Amino acid sequence: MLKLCGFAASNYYNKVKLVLLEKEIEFEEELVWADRSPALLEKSPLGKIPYFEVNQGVLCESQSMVEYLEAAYPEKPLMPADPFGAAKVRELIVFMELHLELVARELYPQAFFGGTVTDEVKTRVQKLLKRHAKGFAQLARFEPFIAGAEFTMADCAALVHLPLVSMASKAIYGEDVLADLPVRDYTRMLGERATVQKVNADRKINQELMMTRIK
Ligand SMILES: N[C@@H](CCC(=O)N[C@@H](CS)C(=O)NCC(=O)O)C(=O)O
Repeated sequence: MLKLCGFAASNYYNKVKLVLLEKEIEFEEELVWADRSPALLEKSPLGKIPYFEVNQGVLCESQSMVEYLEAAYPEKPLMPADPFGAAKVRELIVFMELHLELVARELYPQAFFGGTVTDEVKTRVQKLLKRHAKGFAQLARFEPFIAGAEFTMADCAALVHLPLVSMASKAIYGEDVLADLPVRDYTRMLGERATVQKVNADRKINQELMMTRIK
């Protein structure tokens, strides 16, 4: 049995979970906090979640995990069959994760966890986010899905990452760097899927638990 390890408040965890649900793959979940414990570091070298435990071993990095699922469970594909279409889906995922989410992540301590971020960081991140959001607008389709007419793996990433980028930038700068994009309508449309409702419901429960740990 495939085991998804991590916690459901995490966007990367939920990206993988949504792929599992959409592909109707049976899986178990194990609650693992990113606590940098020796036990965690043995499985995930940087102490990050999510990771999988499968018969062959342990696998971390959410994109490797979903690529594994796509190859091992080809039924209900979440990647276009044509190589260019598939590459465009991957392009969007890399763009959202490397150029938007990872950049905005520097704001999370203040935006979400009651910490502070220096003015230097705020200025640097704002500059990058503005430029990267413009680039993203050039690639994202919203027709109605992020890569075009079909629901793909890129939607599993977009659903979990884009709202965080919006919320973090709004909290820190008073303006949403993705305001020119139809992210709200898009997430509302995806919210009609039972799989997304399950991910969101579990996320809310885990977020409450996480806040009690932080306090
Ligand atoms: N590139 C990683 C990112 C995963 C990641 O950043 N996970 C966060 C939770 S959302 C984490 O484990 N953070 C703990 C840490 O960095 O120590 C992936 O795609 O799986």
